[in-house]
Amino acid sequence: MTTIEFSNELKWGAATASYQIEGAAHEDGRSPSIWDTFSHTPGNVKNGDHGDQACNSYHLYKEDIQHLKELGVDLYRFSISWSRVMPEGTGSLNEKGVAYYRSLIEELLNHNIKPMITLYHWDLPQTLQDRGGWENRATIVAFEEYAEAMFKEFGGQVKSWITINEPWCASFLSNYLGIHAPGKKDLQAAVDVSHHLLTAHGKAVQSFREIVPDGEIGYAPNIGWLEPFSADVEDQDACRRGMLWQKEWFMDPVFKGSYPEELILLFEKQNAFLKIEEGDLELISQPIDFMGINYYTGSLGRHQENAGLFQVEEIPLDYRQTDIGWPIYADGFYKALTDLKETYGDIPIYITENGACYNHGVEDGKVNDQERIDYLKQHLTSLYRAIKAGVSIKGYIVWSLLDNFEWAEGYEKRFGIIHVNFETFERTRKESYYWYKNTIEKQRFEIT
Ligand code: IFM
Repeated sequence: MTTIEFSNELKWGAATASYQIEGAAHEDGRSPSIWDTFSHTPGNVKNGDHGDQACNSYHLYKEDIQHLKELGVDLYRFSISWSRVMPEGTGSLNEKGVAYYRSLIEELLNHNIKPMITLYHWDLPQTLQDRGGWENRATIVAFEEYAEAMFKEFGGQVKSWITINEPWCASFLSNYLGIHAPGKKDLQAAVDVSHHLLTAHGKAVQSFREIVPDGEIGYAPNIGWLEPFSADVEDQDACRRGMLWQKEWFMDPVFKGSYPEELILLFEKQNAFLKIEEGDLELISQPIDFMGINYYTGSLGRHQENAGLFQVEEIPLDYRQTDIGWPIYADGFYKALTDLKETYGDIPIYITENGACYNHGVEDGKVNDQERIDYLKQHLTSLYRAIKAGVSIKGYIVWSLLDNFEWAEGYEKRFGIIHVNFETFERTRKESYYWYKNTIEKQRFEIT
């Protein structure tokens, strides 16, 4: 038996996002976001699911916070629904929407749980999409206005902020691969969106320094780990291109003030051009206080002529997969974290998301999700190794507190450590909840 023990400095948390859990889509002045439109368009989301009710957390947030309290977490990462607090996308605030988040924050603070707010977890107000969405630079200005308003409303109480969640998903998955809202398949649009998201991040960081000088701010890119299938140069190159797309495209501008040239050229060959205006890169590369990392999966990459833009075929080899079909590669987590330190230096990191999809149901009042516990153990062991290797890890935040609306996969795919019955909204704590609680309490766990 081996014990993995963490220091008291590591902060523990759980995460959710507004559209995935809140529901109350038509209540108290909220206007539609791109995800309301997308999910209500037939064919976009499995089983025609949508977030109208989701977990009903808008009404049940006190119960959810009670679960967080008993879990013993230091912090709760949640996101604000832009269209709930600012229904027009810009301009006046919706007092009822603001009041909801104020109550949520107060309830968290009353229970000694630190709120960590994500400003943008993909639910752009539809009214902004109607004016071009993230393809239009005006949305950068709108985001700055929204961010400033939120810093002013909540910055007195909330000191940890994330600008953008998973910019790769919000740009390429949504605008090039067409899988997420707004569902476009246009490389130029995706390249524009990626740059505008990062510029919006920079604008928000700039305002944050003025309004919340005693707070910390970062962003939360997702990375998967891709390593070459063989020593073959073609496989090595294919992997490098795949990683450039996920990692360097979204991190070089922030930490080095430039985009990777190889990718700019590759996009240009497809007639998609990176359009940078004066001052953008300075904004984007302003110092931030931490990097958020969302890690779930890794694969081997092999060169394959017909495998998309980057000609990299992902081969899971014999890695086991979670119920969403993502290979489990915990060692890739260690490799990704140590690689980040080598590439960008000693930047403090929060693991802003890590977790697994397993779709167990409730049996005799229990949810026995041993596979999720195994996944968490393996990834926390990799995290521990990364800490030992000198990576500065501030915190670990599990995805997710609750089973929720898993975007294009609807409600079938469950990532929660708490089971949600989507008809009654009843919550049932899974075995992984109890395992995580015990780990937080003792700051350690055993592996056999
Ligand atoms: O549910 C999502 C979350 O919204 C963003 N990161 C990945 C999770 C699992 O797909």
